[in-house]
Amino acid sequence: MAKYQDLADAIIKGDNIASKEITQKLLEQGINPVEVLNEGLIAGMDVVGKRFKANEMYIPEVLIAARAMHAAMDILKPLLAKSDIPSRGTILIGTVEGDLHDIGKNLVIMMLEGAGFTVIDLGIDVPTEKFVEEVKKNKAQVLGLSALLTTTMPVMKDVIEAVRADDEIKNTRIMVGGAPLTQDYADSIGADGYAPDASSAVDLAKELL
Ligand code: B1M
Repeated sequence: MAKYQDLADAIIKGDNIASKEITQKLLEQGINPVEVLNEGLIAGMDVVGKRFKANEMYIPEVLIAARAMHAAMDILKPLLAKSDIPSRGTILIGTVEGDLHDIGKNLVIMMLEGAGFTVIDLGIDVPTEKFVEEVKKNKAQVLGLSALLTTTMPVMKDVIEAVRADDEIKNTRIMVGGAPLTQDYADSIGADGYAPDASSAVDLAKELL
Protein backbone atom coordinates (compact mmCIF):
# COMPACT_ATOMS: atom_id res chain seq x y z
CA MET A 1 0.00 0.00 0.00
CA ALA A 2 1.58 3.28 -1.14
CA LYS A 3 1.75 6.20 1.28
CA TYR A 4 2.09 9.96 0.84
CA GLN A 5 5.50 9.80 2.47
CA ASP A 6 6.72 7.37 -0.24
CA LEU A 7 5.81 9.95 -2.85
CA ALA A 8 7.44 12.78 -0.91
CA ASP A 9 10.58 10.63 -0.55
CA ALA A 10 10.66 9.86 -4.29
CA ILE A 11 10.47 13.61 -5.03
CA ILE A 12 13.25 14.36 -2.52
CA LYS A 13 15.46 11.64 -4.06
CA GLY A 14 14.62 12.87 -7.54
CA ASP A 15 13.37 9.44 -8.64
CA ASN A 16 11.02 10.27 -11.49
CA ILE A 17 10.11 6.65 -12.17
CA ALA A 18 9.11 6.01 -8.55
CA SER A 19 7.25 9.34 -8.33
CA LYS A 20 5.08 8.33 -11.30
CA GLU A 21 4.48 4.80 -10.02
CA ILE A 22 3.60 5.90 -6.49
CA THR A 23 1.27 8.64 -7.77
CA GLN A 24 -0.49 6.04 -9.89
CA LYS A 25 -0.79 3.65 -6.93
CA LEU A 26 -2.16 6.35 -4.62
CA LEU A 27 -4.82 7.20 -7.21
CA GLU A 28 -5.66 3.51 -7.64
CA GLN A 29 -6.14 3.33 -3.86
CA GLY A 30 -8.93 5.88 -4.39
CA ILE A 31 -7.06 8.88 -2.98
CA ASN A 32 -8.23 12.26 -4.18
CA PRO A 33 -5.72 13.90 -6.62
CA VAL A 34 -5.72 17.16 -4.59
CA GLU A 35 -4.56 15.22 -1.53
CA VAL A 36 -1.86 13.46 -3.55
CA LEU A 37 -0.70 16.89 -4.69
CA ASN A 38 -0.73 18.49 -1.24
CA GLU A 39 0.45 15.60 0.93
CA GLY A 40 2.93 14.01 -1.49
CA LEU A 41 4.23 16.46 -4.08
CA ILE A 42 4.11 19.73 -2.17
CA ALA A 43 5.28 18.04 1.02
CA GLY A 44 8.29 16.62 -0.86
CA MET A 45 9.16 19.94 -2.50
CA ASP A 46 8.87 21.68 0.88
CA VAL A 47 11.64 19.43 2.21
CA VAL A 48 13.72 20.08 -0.93
CA GLY A 49 13.31 23.82 -0.38
CA LYS A 50 14.39 23.57 3.26
CA ARG A 51 17.42 21.39 2.47
CA PHE A 52 18.50 23.70 -0.35
CA LYS A 53 18.28 26.61 2.04
CA ALA A 54 20.40 24.74 4.59
CA ASN A 55 22.98 23.88 1.86
CA GLU A 56 22.16 20.19 2.30
CA MET A 57 21.04 19.97 -1.34
CA TYR A 58 22.51 21.70 -4.37
CA ILE A 59 21.02 23.06 -7.58
CA PRO A 60 21.41 19.88 -9.72
CA GLU A 61 19.67 17.81 -7.03
CA VAL A 62 16.92 20.39 -6.79
CA LEU A 63 16.40 20.24 -10.55
CA ILE A 64 16.25 16.44 -10.44
CA ALA A 65 13.66 16.68 -7.65
CA ALA A 66 11.68 19.15 -9.78
CA ARG A 67 11.79 16.70 -12.69
CA ALA A 68 10.39 13.93 -10.46
CA MET A 69 7.68 16.30 -9.36
CA HIS A 70 6.77 17.23 -12.95
CA ALA A 71 6.56 13.52 -13.85
CA ALA A 72 3.95 13.04 -11.13
CA MET A 73 2.22 16.29 -12.08
CA ASP A 74 1.71 14.98 -15.62
CA ILE A 75 -0.46 12.21 -14.16
CA LEU A 76 -2.39 14.49 -11.81
CA LYS A 77 -2.96 17.41 -14.15
CA PRO A 78 -5.73 15.91 -16.33
CA LEU A 79 -7.50 14.69 -13.20
CA LEU A 80 -7.35 18.09 -11.55
CA ALA A 81 -8.46 19.98 -14.66
CA LYS A 82 -11.95 18.63 -15.11
CA SER A 83 -13.06 19.83 -18.52
CA ASP A 84 -16.75 19.19 -17.81
CA ILE A 85 -16.94 21.99 -15.24
CA PRO A 86 -18.00 25.35 -16.75
CA SER A 87 -15.19 27.91 -16.38
CA ARG A 88 -15.34 30.15 -13.30
CA GLY A 89 -13.37 32.83 -15.17
CA THR A 90 -10.08 33.46 -16.93
CA ILE A 91 -6.86 33.93 -15.00
CA LEU A 92 -3.61 34.92 -16.63
CA ILE A 93 -0.54 33.94 -14.66
CA GLY A 94 3.22 34.23 -15.00
CA THR A 95 6.52 34.58 -13.18
CA VAL A 96 7.82 38.14 -13.42
CA GLU A 97 10.79 39.29 -15.49
CA GLY A 98 14.19 38.15 -14.23
CA ASP A 99 12.74 35.19 -12.33
CA LEU A 100 12.95 31.61 -13.60
CA HIS A 101 11.18 29.81 -10.74
CA ASP A 102 8.00 28.08 -11.82
CA ILE A 103 7.40 25.04 -9.62
CA GLY A 104 5.09 26.90 -7.24
CA LYS A 105 3.37 28.78 -10.05
CA ASN A 106 2.68 25.49 -11.84
CA LEU A 107 1.14 24.07 -8.68
CA VAL A 108 -1.05 27.12 -8.34
CA ILE A 109 -2.15 26.65 -11.96
CA MET A 110 -2.99 23.01 -11.39
CA MET A 111 -5.09 23.86 -8.36
CA LEU A 112 -6.87 26.71 -10.14
CA GLU A 113 -7.63 24.50 -13.13
CA GLY A 114 -8.82 21.82 -10.76
CA ALA A 115 -11.19 24.36 -9.22
CA GLY A 116 -12.66 25.14 -12.64
CA PHE A 117 -10.83 28.31 -13.73
CA THR A 118 -9.48 28.75 -17.24
CA VAL A 119 -5.80 29.49 -16.74
CA ILE A 120 -3.45 30.98 -19.31
CA ASP A 121 0.17 30.37 -18.36
CA LEU A 122 2.64 32.95 -19.65
CA GLY A 123 5.57 31.01 -18.23
CA ILE A 124 8.67 32.47 -16.61
CA ASP A 125 10.70 35.67 -17.02
CA VAL A 126 7.66 37.49 -18.41
CA PRO A 127 8.27 41.15 -19.36
CA THR A 128 5.87 43.72 -17.91
CA GLU A 129 4.62 44.76 -21.38
CA LYS A 130 3.79 41.14 -22.14
CA PHE A 131 1.52 40.92 -19.07
CA VAL A 132 -0.32 44.08 -20.17
CA GLU A 133 -0.64 42.88 -23.77
CA GLU A 134 -1.92 39.43 -22.78
CA VAL A 135 -4.45 40.71 -20.22
CA LYS A 136 -5.95 42.81 -23.02
CA LYS A 137 -5.81 40.07 -25.62
CA ASN A 138 -7.40 37.42 -23.39
CA LYS A 139 -9.76 39.73 -21.49
CA ALA A 140 -8.53 38.08 -18.28
CA GLN A 141 -10.50 38.93 -15.14
CA VAL A 142 -7.60 38.11 -12.85
CA LEU A 143 -3.86 38.53 -13.32
CA GLY A 144 -1.61 36.35 -11.16
CA LEU A 145 2.03 37.24 -10.56
CA SER A 146 4.62 34.94 -9.04
CA ALA A 147 8.11 35.85 -7.77
CA LEU A 148 10.57 33.78 -5.73
CA LEU A 149 13.47 36.19 -5.43
CA THR A 150 13.73 39.29 -3.28
CA THR A 151 15.33 40.93 -6.31
CA THR A 152 12.31 40.26 -8.54
CA MET A 153 9.55 41.06 -6.03
CA PRO A 154 9.70 44.79 -6.92
CA VAL A 155 8.97 43.91 -10.55
CA MET A 156 5.46 42.99 -9.41
CA LYS A 157 4.93 46.62 -8.47
CA ASP A 158 5.96 47.69 -11.99
CA VAL A 159 3.45 45.27 -13.51
CA ILE A 160 0.66 46.45 -11.20
CA GLU A 161 1.41 50.10 -12.03
CA ALA A 162 1.45 49.34 -15.76
CA VAL A 163 -1.94 47.60 -15.55
CA ARG A 164 -3.47 50.39 -13.43
CA ALA A 165 -2.16 53.02 -15.87
CA ASP A 166 -3.98 51.46 -18.81
CA ASP A 167 -7.66 52.53 -18.98
CA GLU A 168 -8.72 49.41 -20.84
CA ILE A 169 -7.52 46.98 -18.15
CA LYS A 170 -7.05 49.09 -15.01
CA ASN A 171 -9.78 47.24 -13.10
CA THR A 172 -8.21 43.79 -13.58
CA ARG A 173 -7.94 42.04 -10.23
CA ILE A 174 -4.33 41.23 -9.41
CA MET A 175 -3.16 38.46 -7.10
CA VAL A 176 0.43 37.84 -6.08
CA GLY A 177 2.35 34.98 -4.50
CA GLY A 178 5.77 33.46 -3.96
CA ALA A 179 7.86 32.43 -0.97
CA PRO A 180 9.40 35.84 -0.08
CA LEU A 181 6.07 37.70 -0.20
CA THR A 182 3.87 38.76 2.69
CA GLN A 183 0.40 40.25 2.94
CA ASP A 184 1.97 43.57 3.96
CA TYR A 185 4.19 43.59 0.91
CA ALA A 186 1.26 42.74 -1.36
CA ASP A 187 -0.73 45.62 0.17
CA SER A 188 2.19 47.99 -0.23
CA ILE A 189 2.42 47.38 -3.99
CA GLY A 190 -1.33 47.69 -4.56
CA ALA A 191 -2.16 44.04 -5.24
CA ASP A 192 -5.80 43.00 -4.73
CA GLY A 193 -4.78 39.84 -2.94
CA TYR A 194 -1.95 37.63 -1.71
CA ALA A 195 -1.94 33.86 -1.35
CA PRO A 196 0.77 32.03 0.62
CA ASP A 197 0.14 28.67 -1.08
CA ALA A 198 -1.68 26.97 -3.94
CA SER A 199 -4.81 26.10 -1.96
CA SER A 200 -5.19 29.66 -0.68
CA ALA A 201 -4.70 30.88 -4.24
CA VAL A 202 -7.88 29.08 -5.22
CA ASP A 203 -9.85 30.66 -2.35
CA LEU A 204 -8.44 34.05 -3.24
CA ALA A 205 -9.31 33.71 -6.93
CA LYS A 206 -12.89 32.84 -5.96
CA GLU A 207 -13.03 35.93 -3.74
CA LEU A 208 -11.60 38.21 -6.40
CA LEU A 209 -14.12 37.14 -9.03
CO1 B1M B 1 16.17 29.25 -6.53
N1 B1M B 1 16.21 30.43 -4.97
N2 B1M B 1 17.53 30.35 -7.37
N3 B1M B 1 16.18 27.87 -7.89
N4 B1M B 1 15.20 28.16 -5.37
C1 B1M B 1 15.25 30.16 -3.91
C2 B1M B 1 13.91 30.88 -4.13
C3 B1M B 1 16.00 30.63 -2.60
C4 B1M B 1 15.11 31.06 -1.46
C5 B1M B 1 17.01 29.55 -2.14
C6 B1M B 1 17.92 30.03 -1.03
O1 B1M B 1 18.94 30.58 -1.28
N5 B1M B 1 17.56 29.84 0.18
C7 B1M B 1 16.86 31.80 -3.20
C8 B1M B 1 16.23 33.19 -3.18
C9 B1M B 1 16.84 34.09 -2.13
C10 B1M B 1 16.26 35.44 -2.16
O2 B1M B 1 15.83 35.99 -3.12
N6 B1M B 1 16.25 36.03 -1.00
C11 B1M B 1 17.12 31.29 -4.61
C12 B1M B 1 18.17 31.72 -5.43
C13 B1M B 1 19.16 32.68 -4.80
C14 B1M B 1 18.33 31.29 -6.76
C15 B1M B 1 19.43 31.68 -7.76
C16 B1M B 1 19.83 33.15 -7.77
C17 B1M B 1 20.62 30.74 -7.46
C18 B1M B 1 21.86 31.01 -8.25
O3 B1M B 1 21.86 30.88 -9.44
N7 B1M B 1 22.86 31.43 -7.51
C19 B1M B 1 18.81 31.27 -9.12
C20 B1M B 1 17.97 32.41 -9.72
C21 B1M B 1 17.45 32.09 -11.09
C22 B1M B 1 16.42 33.12 -11.54
O4 B1M B 1 15.28 32.96 -11.24
N8 B1M B 1 16.85 34.16 -12.22
C23 B1M B 1 17.93 30.15 -8.67
C24 B1M B 1 17.63 29.04 -9.45
C25 B1M B 1 16.86 27.97 -9.05
C26 B1M B 1 16.67 26.70 -9.87
C27 B1M B 1 16.59 26.97 -11.38
C28 B1M B 1 17.81 25.79 -9.57
C29 B1M B 1 15.36 26.10 -9.24
C30 B1M B 1 14.06 26.55 -9.95
C31 B1M B 1 13.49 25.46 -10.84
C32 B1M B 1 12.10 25.83 -11.29
O5 B1M B 1 11.34 26.53 -10.64
N9 B1M B 1 11.76 25.29 -12.44
C33 B1M B 1 15.38 26.75 -7.86
C34 B1M B 1 14.64 26.28 -6.77
C35 B1M B 1 13.87 25.00 -6.98
C36 B1M B 1 14.60 26.96 -5.52
C37 B1M B 1 14.02 26.48 -4.16
C38 B1M B 1 14.95 25.42 -3.61
C39 B1M B 1 12.65 25.88 -4.18
C40 B1M B 1 11.59 26.75 -4.82
C41 B1M B 1 10.37 25.89 -4.99
O6 B1M B 1 10.11 25.40 -6.08
N10 B1M B 1 9.67 25.65 -3.88
C42 B1M B 1 14.01 27.82 -3.34
C43 B1M B 1 14.25 27.61 -1.85
C44 B1M B 1 12.98 27.70 -1.05
O7 B1M B 1 11.93 28.13 -1.48
N11 B1M B 1 13.09 27.34 0.19
C45 B1M B 1 14.90 28.70 -4.10
C46 B1M B 1 8.52 24.76 -3.85
C47 B1M B 1 7.27 25.48 -4.31
C48 B1M B 1 6.10 24.51 -4.20
O8 B1M B 1 7.06 26.58 -3.42
O9 B1M B 1 7.67 28.32 -5.16
O10 B1M B 1 7.16 28.99 -2.76
P1 B1M B 1 6.92 28.10 -3.90
O11 B1M B 1 5.39 28.24 -4.30
C49 B1M B 1 4.33 28.15 -3.37
C50 B1M B 1 3.94 29.51 -2.76
O12 B1M B 1 4.99 30.45 -2.73
C51 B1M B 1 2.76 29.95 -3.55
O13 B1M B 1 2.12 28.72 -3.87
C52 B1M B 1 3.11 27.75 -4.19
C53 B1M B 1 2.58 26.36 -3.90
O14 B1M B 1 2.13 26.21 -2.60
N12 B1M B 1 2.90 30.71 -4.77
C54 B1M B 1 1.86 31.47 -5.23
C55 B1M B 1 3.90 30.78 -5.68
N13 B1M B 1 3.55 31.58 -6.69
C56 B1M B 1 2.30 32.00 -6.44
C57 B1M B 1 1.45 32.83 -7.19
C58 B1M B 1 0.18 33.10 -6.64
C59 B1M B 1 -0.22 32.56 -5.44
C60 B1M B 1 0.61 31.74 -4.70
O15 B1M B 1 -0.70 33.89 -7.25
C61 B1M B 1 -0.46 34.33 -8.56
